[in-house]
Order: sequence, then structure tokens, then C-alpha cells
Amino acid sequence: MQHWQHSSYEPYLPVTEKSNPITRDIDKASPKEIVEMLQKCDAEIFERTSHGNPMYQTLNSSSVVQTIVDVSKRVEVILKDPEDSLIVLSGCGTSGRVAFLLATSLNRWLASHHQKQIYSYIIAGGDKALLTSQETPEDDPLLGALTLGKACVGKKHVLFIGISCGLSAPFVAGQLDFCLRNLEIFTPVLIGFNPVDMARTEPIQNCSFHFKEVAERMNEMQKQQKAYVLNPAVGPEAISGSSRMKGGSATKIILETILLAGHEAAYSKKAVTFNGILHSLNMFEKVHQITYSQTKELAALVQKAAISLRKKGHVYYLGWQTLGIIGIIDASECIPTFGAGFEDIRGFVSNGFSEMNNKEGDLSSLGPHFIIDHKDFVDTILPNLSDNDTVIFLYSENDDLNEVSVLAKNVRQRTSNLHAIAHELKGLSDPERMRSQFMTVLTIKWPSSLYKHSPVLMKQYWELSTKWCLNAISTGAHVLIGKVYMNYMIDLRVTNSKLYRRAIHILQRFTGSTQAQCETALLRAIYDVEELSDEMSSTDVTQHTLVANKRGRVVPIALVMLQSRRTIAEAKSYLDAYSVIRDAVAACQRLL
Ligand code: S6P
Repeated sequence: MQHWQHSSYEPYLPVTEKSNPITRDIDKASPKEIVEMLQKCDAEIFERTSHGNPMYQTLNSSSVVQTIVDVSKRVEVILKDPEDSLIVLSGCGTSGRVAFLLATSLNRWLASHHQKQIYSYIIAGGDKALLTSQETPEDDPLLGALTLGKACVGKKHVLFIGISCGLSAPFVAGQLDFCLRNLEIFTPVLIGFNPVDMARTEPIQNCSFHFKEVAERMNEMQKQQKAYVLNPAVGPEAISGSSRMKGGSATKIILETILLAGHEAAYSKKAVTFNGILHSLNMFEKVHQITYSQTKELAALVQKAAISLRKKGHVYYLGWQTLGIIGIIDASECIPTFGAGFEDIRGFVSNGFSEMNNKEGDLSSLGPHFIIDHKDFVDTILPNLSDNDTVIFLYSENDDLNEVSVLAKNVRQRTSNLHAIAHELKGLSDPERMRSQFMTVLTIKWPSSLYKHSPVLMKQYWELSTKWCLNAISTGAHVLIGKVYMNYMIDLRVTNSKLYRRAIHILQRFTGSTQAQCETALLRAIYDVEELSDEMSSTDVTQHTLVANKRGRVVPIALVMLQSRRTIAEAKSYLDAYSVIRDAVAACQRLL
């Protein structure tokens, strides 16, 4: 049995918030060890058995596979009769980004096959949340329901797939509740990675239900095949709670398995079967093995990225097609995850917003966070590029390699610190010429067995593989520059209720103080006062998070206060002496 599966292991936390024993010492690891730890953590997605622990189902458990079969058949029905029908994928943060990626890719596929485009995506906070962190709308169930209602006006059949890795987002709970009250139109599906028993029970503001209550109603309805819950446990995240990693990857795997099976049944007359689904899941496990077979090369990129960040340089991902979008997503998530500066790691995609194909169109007028085209990189970044910066190209043999070469040549004039992650299937016609353009190339060679299983899915495999590589690079680099303590990101931004609860838990974990003491210290740091007024103590979590959004280092400040009984001013000046959170916390641990 995995250590985290024991009932005594962090019993008050759901799987998605537990700390992973594999990465306990990630903050002291070498780049190669970091990549190996991430490889093991990601391998847990494909764990075959729950080792007799009835509490957990895995991705390969027959009940999970059967639910995938059932949902795939729903997809098939909608694809065969697309009039007045819709498949909506929805979530917050990373879950919404995965929803976007799949909905747009599959609509494109449908359009190219002269079929009606029936996919739609919803991300809490709208399209700007695709590129920036918008954590506040995640707490709003009414907004979730309203957005869903609007997206489905006039539709008679809607398959709604709500994603919340932690079974926690009120935005998604509101949507599922809306579906459950309108089952004549909606078939709701919930994807997440905790047992229903561990779904969030915190009351939601202005709302009569919490997440667990909705998930239980979903479970009830599943008996009549009117709703479906897909919630295998895939183990805790490598960085505690960071569901952009395993949560995002597992969501992508499940959704692609479901949607591809539905497509094949509708268009290739290949019936959805239990074994077919199992086989698809096995193929994704191969993608994991192939990607991580190059630990050394990947570790070298982690190291390069860390050196750049340490020297106050930057990391740039320049990707083609959806690989570019994967790069943009990974880069933008570093800001909320590691408190990174927006310039630290940035992504660019060929053809910018026309490649994104997002609902709200070109967002570049919203500001620098939304400048994503290669052309913008050439105009604004290239002139100041230096050897302190690491540039990583992301492409496959299906891309315009001449275009890749031209851009590589331009970049080389400014820096030799240019690398590539390249996906090859049949092999390039002139591999040496491509290789010579970069300092290093991590070539991922794909066996034809995967292509034969599904030519349609190759692009999705490459996306997932690139996601794993980039998650390793950006996480590893931030770990190496000291942003993480053990496997906790302590300096988190407390911008919604989930993060507020996580912050309190982290404080309890490291100080041994009571929940009440930790909450008080956190609130003092948020409101920047020594003494809380009655109004501050009695106001709701939403208000706290709105104030916290404007403040930095609230959790480290609260930690120092709790640990050393210092005033806020003293705690701040104590922290000023440390640029590395890991050092500050370690020193603080020694204070008592
Ligand atoms: C996690 C990421 C967050 C989550 C979001 C939704 O690394 O930063 O934005 O995706 O909070 O979480 P969930 O559990 O509802 O999918």
C-alpha cells in the first residue's frame, strides 16, 4: 500500500491536498533526483491497484473504467445526433484550461471533417483566466450556474463535464447542482481525484449546499445512469495541492480517453468497449514511460532554467501549434504557484490568438500578460535576449521546420542558450540539420504502435508529454532556487477559500499551533495589524481573500509570528533578510 493511503497519513486532508511522501525532500534534491521524483509521482496516475484499500479506486479500477465506457457512449449518442446538443467541459484554473484545450481541439477536428462543432468550454473568470490566474470566481456557485445556463440556451441535450480535481470548487458545484435540477436536458459528469467522502464540506456563501452534498447527489443519480462521477485517486501532488500537475494530466487523460472512444464509435463504427478503454489508458501510460525515459536530458533543462532564474534571467518557451499553448499555460501558472514574476517564465505560440481559437478572440489589448505570438517575442523580447536567458523550442515533425529553423537562427544571434523538445514519429528527413541549431535537443521518439492505436491522438500524446516536461522544468527550477520548503509551497497567494484553508493547514503543519491560533495569525498578516478588530474577525472568507490578494508573503509572515512570537513589523524585517523562502522557514524552525 502506498504510504499516503494509510488511514493515519494526514487523515484530515483529502488526497489532493496531502503531501506526497515521494517528494518530501524535493527541496534538497539534485535536478536529476527532482525529475526522478516527478516521474514516480506521475506514475501513480497509472497505479493498477489500491492495494486492497476499499477507500480508493484507481484509474484502472473496473468501476472507473466502466464509468468511462458509459460516458463515452453518451458522447457517441450526441455526436450521432448533434442537432440541439452540446458537450460542455468546465472547470477553474488548470481544470478550465484543460477543458479549453480539448474543446477547441475537438471542434477543430469536427470542422475539418465537416461535422457540426458541438464542444464548448467554460473557465471560471472567462478567457483571461486561460493566461492569468483568476482564482476568485472559483468561489462563486451562482456564477458557475449562470455561465452554464447561458452557454446552453436552446439546447435539448447537454452532456456537462465539470472538473474539480479536489472535488472542491464552488463554481463547479453550482453547475452540477444546476444540471441535477434540470436532468431532462443535462447529463452531468464530475471529474476529480478524491473519494466522494473527502469532497469539500465547507459551507459555500449564499448557498444551501456544499461540494460533498452535490457529489453525493451525483452518486445517487449514477445508479439510474442520469449522472456520473469519475474520481479515481491518483495520489498526492508533487508540490502539495498543486493540481496543475497530476490533476491536470489525469484530467487530460480521462477526457481524451472518453472523447476519443465516443468519436471512434460515432465515426469509425468501433464500439466502445471495456477492453478498448483499458487499452487506451495503457497507451497513456506508455506516453509517461517514453517521456520520462530521458531523465538526464530533462534534468539538464531543469538545471538550465534554474540557472537563468537565479541570475535574474528568463525562461522562454516558443512552441508551435498546441505545444505552444501548453507552454503558455505552464508559464502562466508559475505566477500563482510560485509567486513568480510575470517575466520569469513566458510562453509564446506560433500565430498567437488564431492558434488559441478561444471564444473571446484576441486578448492582446488587455496588457503584456496577453502578448503571446512568436512575432511579439521577436519584436519585444529578442532584442534584449542574453545568455542568462534559456530559450526552449517546442515542436513536432508535423510543424513547419523551416519556420522553426528561421526563428532558431534569429535567437542564436542573441544567445547560444537555445534548446528544443522535439517529437519525432517517422523521423526527420534531415535530423542533423535540425539538431545543429540548438545547444541541446530532447528528442522524444514515438513508436509506431502508439500511432497505430490512434493517429488522431498523436497530437494529444505530444501535448501531454510536453506538459510533463514543462511541469518538470518550471517546478524543478523553482524548487532549485528555493521557492519550496520540503514539498510545500509556503509563500502561496491566499486568493480564494481553498487557498485560505490550505494556508491555515500549512501553518498548523509547521508550527504545531491550533487551527484557531493559525487563523488568527494569518488574518493579522492579511490585515497587517497586531490586533484584529471585531469586524475583521467576523467578516467572511471571501472578504479576507480579497484583502489577501493585495498583500505579499502573508503565510511566511504568519509563520514567523507564530513560531517566534514576533510582531508583524519584526516578522517582516526578519523575512527581508532572506531572499529564499526555504532558508527563512528553516531558520524560523530553529527559532524556538
Ligand atoms: C492548481 C492551480 C489552480 C487550480 C484551481 C482549480 O495548481 O493553480 O488554479 O487549477 O484552483 O482546482 P480544482 O481542484 O477545482 O480543479
